[in-house]
Amino acid sequence: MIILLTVPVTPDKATVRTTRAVADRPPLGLDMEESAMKYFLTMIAVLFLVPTTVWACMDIMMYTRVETAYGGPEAVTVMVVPDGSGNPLTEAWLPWGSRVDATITIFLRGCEDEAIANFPAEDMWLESLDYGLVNCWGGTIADENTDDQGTATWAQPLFAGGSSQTGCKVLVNGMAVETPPTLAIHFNSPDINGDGTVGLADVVPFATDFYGGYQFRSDFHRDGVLTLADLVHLARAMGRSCP
Ligand SMILES: [Ca+2]
Ligand SMILES: [Ca+2]
Repeated sequence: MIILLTVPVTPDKATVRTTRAVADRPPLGLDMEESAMKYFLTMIAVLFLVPTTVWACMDIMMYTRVETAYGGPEAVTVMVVPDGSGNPLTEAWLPWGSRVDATITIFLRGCEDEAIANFPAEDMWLESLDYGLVNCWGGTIADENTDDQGTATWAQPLFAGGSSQTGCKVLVNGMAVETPPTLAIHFNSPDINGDGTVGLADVVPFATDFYGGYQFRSDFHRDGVLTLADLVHLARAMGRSCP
């Protein structure tokens, strides 16, 4: 004979709480949707609330500008040599052979239009728009770090070769200053082929220009004609190279 005993089971309080908690939960799918919504709202907050200054700081060019000492309408020309023995920007040429100061000054500003002092010179450099100006390594950086007013200049001779008549721009950490977008400064060099050395490879194109017709690239003594004055610059620079 089998006797079945039925024992009433009363759940303890902890079990009741757990059971109710599970019962109160939304289905798993709704839980994931809620999490996704919270994540989405958090990202919105991050994008629009937290980084207001960060976004602004991504464009430090907003208030940064450059200017040249010469404010006339003509483009000026700077004769450069790879070893830095070319003309300083303070002695640029006007198209008819007059000297003029073409010193470039940068006014480096931050997100709130504040001056950025002691910014490294090596992080600010010049490039021609067509890259015809061929820089030696670090050859076109600013003369010095920015001062307390956030200014720095390019007045000393550059270390470069090649030639360009497209104008140049100032770059800060690789970003071009857009105010103004182009500086009307042209360059030429006895290093005509831009290989970093003034040598026989440059004599051939110079001779071609000298006897065959005017070319800006060989007009080192910039006056619109090729004469012995230009040949003198080539002779003086012969053998000079990037440091
Ligand atoms: Ca060369
Ligand atoms: Ca000339």
